[in-house]
Amino acid sequence: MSKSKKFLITAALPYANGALHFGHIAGCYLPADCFARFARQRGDEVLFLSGSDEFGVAITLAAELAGRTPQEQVDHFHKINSDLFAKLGISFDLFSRTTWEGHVQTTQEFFLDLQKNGHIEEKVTEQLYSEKEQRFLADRYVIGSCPKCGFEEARGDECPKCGGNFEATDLKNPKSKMSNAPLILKETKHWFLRFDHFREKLSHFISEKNWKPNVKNFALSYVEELRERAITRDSTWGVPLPIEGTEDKVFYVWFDAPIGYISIAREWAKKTGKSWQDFWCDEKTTLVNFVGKDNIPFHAIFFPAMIMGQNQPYNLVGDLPANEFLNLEGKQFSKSSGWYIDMQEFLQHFTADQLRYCLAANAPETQDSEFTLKDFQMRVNAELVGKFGNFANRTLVFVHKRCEGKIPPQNKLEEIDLKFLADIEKHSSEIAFSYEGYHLRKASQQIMELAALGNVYFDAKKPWATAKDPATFPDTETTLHNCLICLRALSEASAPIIPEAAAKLMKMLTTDDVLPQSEILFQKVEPEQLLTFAEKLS
Ligand code: B3M
Ligand code: ZN
Repeated sequence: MSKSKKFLITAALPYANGALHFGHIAGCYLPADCFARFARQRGDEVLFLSGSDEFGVAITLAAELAGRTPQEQVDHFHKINSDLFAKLGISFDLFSRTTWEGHVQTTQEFFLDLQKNGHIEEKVTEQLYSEKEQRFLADRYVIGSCPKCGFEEARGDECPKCGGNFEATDLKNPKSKMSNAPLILKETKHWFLRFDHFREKLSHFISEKNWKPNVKNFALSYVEELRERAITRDSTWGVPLPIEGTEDKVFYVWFDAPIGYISIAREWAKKTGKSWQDFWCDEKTTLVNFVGKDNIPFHAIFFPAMIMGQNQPYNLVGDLPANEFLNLEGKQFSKSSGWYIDMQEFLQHFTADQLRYCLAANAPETQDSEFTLKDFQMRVNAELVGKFGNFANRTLVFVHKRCEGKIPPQNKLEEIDLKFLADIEKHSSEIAFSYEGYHLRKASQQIMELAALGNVYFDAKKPWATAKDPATFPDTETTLHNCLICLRALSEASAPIIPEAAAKLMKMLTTDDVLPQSEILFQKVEPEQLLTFAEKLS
């Protein structure tokens, strides 16, 4: 195993304007958590951070639509999402929020450095203004046709169809999302970041990365188009500018949000008395940003450029495991059209481990994937219960029945035993290799293969038959001893994905004398339990 390493792991800061769904978990938070758990388990130093992204027009817009103030909106969803993460066992060292006061200072420092270094330009530009609403409308308040692909319902800052990012003023036929009123152009002053200054440095930086080909190619093609972009908005909900007379302006949310990874580390340091620089400013640390594919440009390009242009020795992104999307029963998750499963409710009926396993097994790593209730039932019943749970149960029941709960000795090893032990080793290192490469799907599959190997070995060795004859009883002991080795390997290998069951199993395997009574590791999913969810999706 490689020597211990240091990782700063981040999971995209979720907007505090809606409850997270399975897709966010499968694509970003679960992979990040499994990697963090895996790295900690092998002895690496890990700092795992995230937090609510609480500024920006997505929030003010949603708040307005919900009849709340922006603060009420973010308080509401920060709580909901924090609770969800806790229930799912996402092991953040800190899950904070960008409205944390220290975030303003860090963001303003970035801006002032970038300004000092000649990367900021101040310009009076024409922005979209609603005469009806008497205000400038920033990106998400605006809808119109995409300048790149023509999609008619593009948002002011990006196109959900082609993934293009642009300025709201690039949209064709812009209209107010709130009132549908047409918009006019009106002059206003804004601050622009000259992203074009970083083109060369960025393409060099990205071309050396060992990222997934789609992530890398997407990023590289983006760099070529880089130009200046406004980093301020006409709004009062956001990080204020460190400039007098700009009270009606704030930073664009995508300027401040990634800086949140730094300010949240500072907050963590303040809370724990540990050093945040040890993770952010030590080049021995690998920064791993887990994101969904729609966030690639910001993590591969814009934020690295911001770091390159300021004066602190912050690490640039090392790995960027960006996942595709998870669909629900063949369609995109959509709360507004009722096509979703309420995760809070789901977790009242099922355990976090059951859901985590199913999402890991279907992680959208190389292409969009799917969550279906039928698959969930199959994964839990056939795999967790049928393979993993069954192997643990039959081994432990036998050890209690035949060996008085004591770990039996390993007697003479025959070829079949040696092969089994070698297979356990081989699988364990292959599983570790999968985690290391962020391949959760593969890791979950390999875990089940290991459990299946255990069952096959148990069946082949027939300990129930050998136990009947004192002459062959030593072989029963060897069989059970080896099965316990396999269970220990399974517990370790599965802990990143199903931490509760793995810990429970490890407890059942740990003793200095008699093993504790064995318990059932996984409950079956009964068809009736799925009915309420199935009805909503029909
Ligand atoms: N809040 C977008 C999203 O939730 C954004 C991520 C910020 S990461 C710095 O998809
Ligand atoms: Zn488009």
